[in-house]
Amino acid sequence: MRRLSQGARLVLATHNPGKVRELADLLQPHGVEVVSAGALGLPEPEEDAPDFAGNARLKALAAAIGSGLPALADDSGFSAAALGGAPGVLSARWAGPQKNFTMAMERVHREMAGSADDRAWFTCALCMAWPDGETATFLGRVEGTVVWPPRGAHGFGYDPIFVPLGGMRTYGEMDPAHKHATSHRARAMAQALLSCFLPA
Ligand code: ITT
Repeated sequence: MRRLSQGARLVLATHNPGKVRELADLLQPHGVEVVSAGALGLPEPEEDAPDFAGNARLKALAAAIGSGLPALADDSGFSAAALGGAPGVLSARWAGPQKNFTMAMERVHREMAGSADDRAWFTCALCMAWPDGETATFLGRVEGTVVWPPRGAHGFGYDPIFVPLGGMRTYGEMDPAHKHATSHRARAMAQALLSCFLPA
C-alpha cells in the first residue's frame, strides 16, 4: 500500500471543525502538513452512500481529485441500540442545517422513550485517497452507553451523551487527550497510520 512521504501535504476532507481538530491532533507526530478542505475552498460532496465506508470514500476522492493532493476523509456517527442503530449514518442530518446537536441529542432521548436498553456506540470510517483514484479505508468502533441529561462541554456532536464502556465520564467531560487516545477515530487512525503513514 502507498505511504505518504515525510513532509507531504495532506487534505483533511472534512468541513467539521471538531473533526479537523481531532484528526490534526492524531496526525501531529507523523510529519505531514495538514490543510482542511474548508481552508482550500473545496465543496462538500453529497453524502449519498448507504454506509460510513462509502461516504468516507466519496468525500476523500472528491477532495483528492479536487485538490490534486492526497486526502483523508472521516465519516462517523453515533448509534443507539434502542433505536436500531440510529442515527448512525444520519448523525449529522439529525442536527439539521443549523447543526444543532442539542436538538439531535434531545431527539435521541425522546425516541428512546425511557428504553431500558442504554447500549450505544460510535463508528468511524477513515478513507485515504490519492489523486489517481487509489483508496484505502479503515474502520474503528467504541462501545458504551447513552446517558441523559447531556454532560460536559468538551468535544463536539453527541459527545455529552456518550460514556465509553468501563468509564464514568462522558466524552464531553473527558480530557480531550484521553478521548483522542481511545476513541473510534483513534482506533481507525491506528490502522491508517500503520498502512499509509511513516512511523512517528
Ligand atoms: P464532514 O462530512 O464534512 O466530515 P459532518 O459533520 O457532516 O462533516 P459526518 O457526515 O461524518 O460529518 O457526520 C458525523 C456526525 O456524527 C458528526 O456531525 C457528529 O455529530 C457525529 N460524530 C462523529 N464523531 C463524533 C465524535 O467523536 N463525537 C461526537 N459526535 C461525533
